[in-house]
Amino acid sequence: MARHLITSAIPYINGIKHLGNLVGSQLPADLFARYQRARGNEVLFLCATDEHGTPAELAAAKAGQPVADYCAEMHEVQARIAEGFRLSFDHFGRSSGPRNHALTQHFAGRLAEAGYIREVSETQMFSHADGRFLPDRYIEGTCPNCGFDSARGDQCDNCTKQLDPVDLINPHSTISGATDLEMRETKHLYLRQSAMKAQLEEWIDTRDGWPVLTTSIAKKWLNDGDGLQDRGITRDLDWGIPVRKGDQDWPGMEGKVFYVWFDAPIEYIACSQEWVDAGKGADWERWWRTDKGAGDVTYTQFMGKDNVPFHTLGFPATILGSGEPWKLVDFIKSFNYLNYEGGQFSTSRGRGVFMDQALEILPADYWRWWLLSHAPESSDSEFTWENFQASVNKDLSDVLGNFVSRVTKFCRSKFGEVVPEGGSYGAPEEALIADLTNRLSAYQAQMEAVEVRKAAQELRAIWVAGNEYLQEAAPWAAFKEDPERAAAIVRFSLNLIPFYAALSSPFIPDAAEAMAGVLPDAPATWPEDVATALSAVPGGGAMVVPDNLFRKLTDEDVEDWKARYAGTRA
Ligand code: B3M
Ligand code: ZN
Repeated sequence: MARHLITSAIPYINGIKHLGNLVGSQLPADLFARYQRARGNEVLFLCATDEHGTPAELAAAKAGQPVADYCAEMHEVQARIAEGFRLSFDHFGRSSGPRNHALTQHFAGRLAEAGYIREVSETQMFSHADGRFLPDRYIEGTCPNCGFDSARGDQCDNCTKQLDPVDLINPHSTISGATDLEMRETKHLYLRQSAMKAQLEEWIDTRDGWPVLTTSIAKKWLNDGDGLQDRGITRDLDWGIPVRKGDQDWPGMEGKVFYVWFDAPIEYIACSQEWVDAGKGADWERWWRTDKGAGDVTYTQFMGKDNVPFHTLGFPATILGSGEPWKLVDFIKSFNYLNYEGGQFSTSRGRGVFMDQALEILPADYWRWWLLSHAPESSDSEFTWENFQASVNKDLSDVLGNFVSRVTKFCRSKFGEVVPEGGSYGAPEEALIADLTNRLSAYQAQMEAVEVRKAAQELRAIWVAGNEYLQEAAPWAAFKEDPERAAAIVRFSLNLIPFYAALSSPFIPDAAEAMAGVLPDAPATWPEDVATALSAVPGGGAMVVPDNLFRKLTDEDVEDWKARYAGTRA
């Protein structure tokens, strides 16, 4: 039995994610986790909310809530939506929890001891009225370029020019409105990634079969301009993990917190500790410490392409620099972007479909199927309502749903609610078994390689093959002349349903469960051998006609939804 550690990039706490976020990390990670479990392997699948940083503070302020309360509430909201999408995390943790505090401070201490941290003096805007240094986004003023009067300290939203807070005319604090700001000296910690460049490069060069998207982004950052840059890992914020060296104070760093991107990946490890604390597991070290049994773990990470630099360089630098035997990632699966109806999904403008809205209009399986079968792997991809309607109606309703409904209803009308006896399998059944044997191994190979679209194509082809078999074998015609032959065709077709249930379960878990209920006596395991699987339930076994698996999406549905999600979400 293989052991798979699987993590999805942890979504920011500051709002509900859209379908583009979902397909870039959590959903394909879930697909892989479900597949590995179905194959009988041991899986630890982790995700969490990413709760620190300026965006969390800003969102809480906008909601008029203390940031800790806001995060606690939004975590519950995201957890409920994740359940709605059937994301099968073994634990959904929180980066603001005590475990991540301790572990982040531990790593910082180890890195400091190893000489991988340096202190840098910088000048930064200090607000007397607020009694704190202000992050760039907390300062607004008039844009020196276009005259726009609410340009932010990092960028002007009107003319898009990148700015420094000192460039702004009449700057003020967005927290208090105060204008008595002064540039003051402040100290920050930098992680000396440049000192680890050779080590990181060697590690990346020796990774086997990583997606081009992943390695090309890593290489670009390693070799851009002057090469890998050191990275500031502290911030002047209230909300975050206090800067400490392990459990010791860090002189000069009072009142500062670690940068959100320093602590967020460490949450992958802390999350496994939370999983143990929650009583769901006994031992986290055998997943993470190569000196404590994690040597045989395969670790796969899932993320959007914008997160690749932090996972190929930043987090590995933290791990390698610690000098401790932590498990490094084995395979990084990254995704391009999903666009929405000729433009981008936009959280700020409410353009596109967000996870909560999606579940209000259709069950999870519809979305899971479309998103995974159109995953933005080799390039960006685009969601359009027409395409969604066509895929759902064709793949799910006409091919899979129709197959299940025809076979079960025909069986009930001619043989009753029981697997029919009599007759035997012949050449058409053998041909399908041979075809499905090839397709099953192709499907497994694509799933092992995390080729999401290709796996979906193969699964669709497996459904189509059954449909074509049924069409040609035509038990309704055979029944008139040779009822025994018709019984054999129906028995064979019925046995295809639990076979489809097992194979489809990583993509469409709810429909898979409904399909598995058709022959309650069928084994609920992965079909290791097609011929065996397709004669698993002999004549006489119980047969239950399920409700329709999928409904067809009408033109009216699509018109309505298109108008609703064009962009005005509050
Ligand atoms: N929260 C960014 C994102 O949601 C960030 C990922 C952290 S992974 C450690 O895309
Ligand atoms: Zn401007």
